[in-house]
Amino acid sequence: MQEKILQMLREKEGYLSGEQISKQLGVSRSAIWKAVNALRQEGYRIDSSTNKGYKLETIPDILTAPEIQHGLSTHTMGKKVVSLKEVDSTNEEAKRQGAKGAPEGAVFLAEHQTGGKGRLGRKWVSLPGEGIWMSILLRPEIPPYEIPQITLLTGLAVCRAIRSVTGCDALIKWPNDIIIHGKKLVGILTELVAEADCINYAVTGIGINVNQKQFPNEIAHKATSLFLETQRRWARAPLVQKILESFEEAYDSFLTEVSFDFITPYKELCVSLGREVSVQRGEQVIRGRAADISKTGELVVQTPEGAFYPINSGEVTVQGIYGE
Ligand code: BT5
Repeated sequence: MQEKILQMLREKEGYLSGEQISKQLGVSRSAIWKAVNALRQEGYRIDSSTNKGYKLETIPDILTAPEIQHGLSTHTMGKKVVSLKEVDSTNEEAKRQGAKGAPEGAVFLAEHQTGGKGRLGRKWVSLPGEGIWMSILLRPEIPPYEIPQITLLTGLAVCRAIRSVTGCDALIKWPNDIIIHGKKLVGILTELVAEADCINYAVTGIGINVNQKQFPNEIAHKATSLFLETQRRWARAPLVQKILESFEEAYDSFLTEVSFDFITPYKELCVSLGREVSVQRGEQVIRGRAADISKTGELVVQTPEGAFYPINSGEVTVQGIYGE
């Protein structure tokens, strides 16, 4: 009922009378009062006046299902939204729910991750309230070796969404960090639950620094946020919506056409290309120039001797951009 009242208040420009709500939803005036108070507790500012009724004045910056689904134009992504105050990691939560049969496109968000994860066991700093910590559950019918494409595609979709909502010059550091002015704005972690030749499900986790004014010392030199780049706060729900829309479009066309068309726009936004890089591959370090990205998403490194190495995993340090 709370969601229905919120929807009615959103649609009404001025005041909505208690009587009208009561008639339409078939509930008592005191039940309405309780629901309105519960919405206020969540941060919605709702004015009430004895003669006129209720009026929605401001919407809080929260990442709940109603805020994300309101006006969302996707058909699959975000049709189920699980919004938590605190969790170990949204990727872990998505995997737990994936094992219990949660559908493709289910989105898991948390205000605070107590065990936010990066790749290779690294830590992702995910303090409460200022970032977007989200994971999307996917059930693609593709062989496991094609998963790196989904990782790249997520990077492209998130980068496009950030550019379109904020106008920032966000770029992609291969494979899927998103950076602005050489600092890291977004990290993406794709995980796979698969058998030898088929994927049970995949989880793509996206961490975006949105309204942080500062970072802990350990990452202050390499991290940035939208606030630090633009000197203004950003509402997070519209950004999540745009990411889901942009991701769905890229994901659908990748699955239906099994096409690698996204590589061309990806390359246009990829800051790694043309730069000097070094790649840690096991014990070996390959140094050279990032010459290209192959059709299947590998970074092609050209050594000074003229040899070409396609890199599909491993740690890549790009000169001029933060390293690990
Ligand atoms: C990543 O790993 O960049 C992937 C991060 C994915 C985070 C999301 S949040 C939602 C979902 N749930 C999770 O538990 N994870 C995903 P990697 O490339 O390994 O980079 C990790 C490194 O980035 C760390 O070692 C730090 O140096 C740096 N770092 C940590 N927190 C950061 C932050 N908030 N902003 C920028 N850099 C950060």
